[in-house]
Amino acid sequence: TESFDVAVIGLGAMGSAALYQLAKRNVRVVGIDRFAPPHAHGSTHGETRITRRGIGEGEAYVPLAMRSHEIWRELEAETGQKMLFEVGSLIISEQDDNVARPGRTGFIRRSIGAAERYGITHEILSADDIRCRFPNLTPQDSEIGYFEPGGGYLWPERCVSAQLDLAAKHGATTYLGERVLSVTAESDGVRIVTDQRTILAGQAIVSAGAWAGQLLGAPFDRVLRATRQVMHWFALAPDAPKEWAQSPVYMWPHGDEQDGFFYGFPSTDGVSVKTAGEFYGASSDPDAIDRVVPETESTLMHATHLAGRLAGVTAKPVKTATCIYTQTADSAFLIDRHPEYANILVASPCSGHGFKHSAAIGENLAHWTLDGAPVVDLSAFALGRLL
Ligand code: PYC
Repeated sequence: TESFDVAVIGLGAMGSAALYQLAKRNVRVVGIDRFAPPHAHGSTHGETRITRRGIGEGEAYVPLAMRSHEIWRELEAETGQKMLFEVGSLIISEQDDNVARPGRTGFIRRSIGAAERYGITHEILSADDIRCRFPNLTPQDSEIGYFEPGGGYLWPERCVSAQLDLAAKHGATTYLGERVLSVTAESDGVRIVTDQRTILAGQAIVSAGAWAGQLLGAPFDRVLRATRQVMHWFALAPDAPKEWAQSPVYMWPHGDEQDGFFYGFPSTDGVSVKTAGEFYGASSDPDAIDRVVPETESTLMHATHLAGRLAGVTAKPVKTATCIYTQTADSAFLIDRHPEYANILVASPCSGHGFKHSAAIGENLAHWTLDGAPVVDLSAFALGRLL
């Protein structure tokens, strides 16, 4: 049996951040992942993930986003690698949009409210303003924009690698390609049995994303749903607006259906753009997600969301990738102590909007394990609301 102060199970966005923050504080920490992160099996890949600070999903997230931006910059300085691209973020929506959308009802209004309350630099744009400044985006006259110049995107694989590398430099042990079979709290700590060893840790952080439910059992397996999501890269037309190269990231709720929502990024290669919708239907076994994306899915994505809204984006998919959202009933995060075992913290089911907050969540998990409480108020993400 190997002994550590803290074990981190799952080294995606939250787990790699927690491992780094703990190792930096000289904690004897071990990280375990069933794959070799950064990998494409979970929720932390795809080259680009949106970041912004005026968080319309709820003001409780704002301090996490703000602190994360500071940490990403620190990581860039330490590694010499660029991770955060502040190209601006734009939400386009009917001003009075109140369609019930998971976690994002009244999204533009709430984003503006969060920005005003926290003094986040932003502009409200008319449809004309948007078309003029960003000719690649073509809103309806009745739509408006919430533009945050400091928003943009993160390169998730680099963020995860940087934190794992730095954690190792600070002395963290990592076991990759190793499956955790059981996690049980005992009087002297948490016993973790993997397919290769047994570990006894003073505390454990379970940041296993889509695998958290099956690993922890009740009540987590009841309140978490793993859903298959698809990211699409479409070819740009030869005469596509050149502004695609300088585009802000965008999020675009539209229509009367809960899944009338898509988001996307500037062109990072000059010939294609990445965009995605969100799927709120049936849950999937994370080990049996269908990774094949038939072209009909991309065709439907283009017809439902892109046509008439994005200029110069053809319906020709050049690449697709699947990822997993681990969703709660209200699409908010789940970050809490295990209800029965005080030395197990559960973090990472983030309903698809977690990456931008992950650096600060890792820092807070480190504070929580070491000092008994996080620095940022995480009570909005407690388990009790879901039971
Ligand atoms: O958090 O910005 C976000 C986001 C957009 C789509 C999915 N997540």
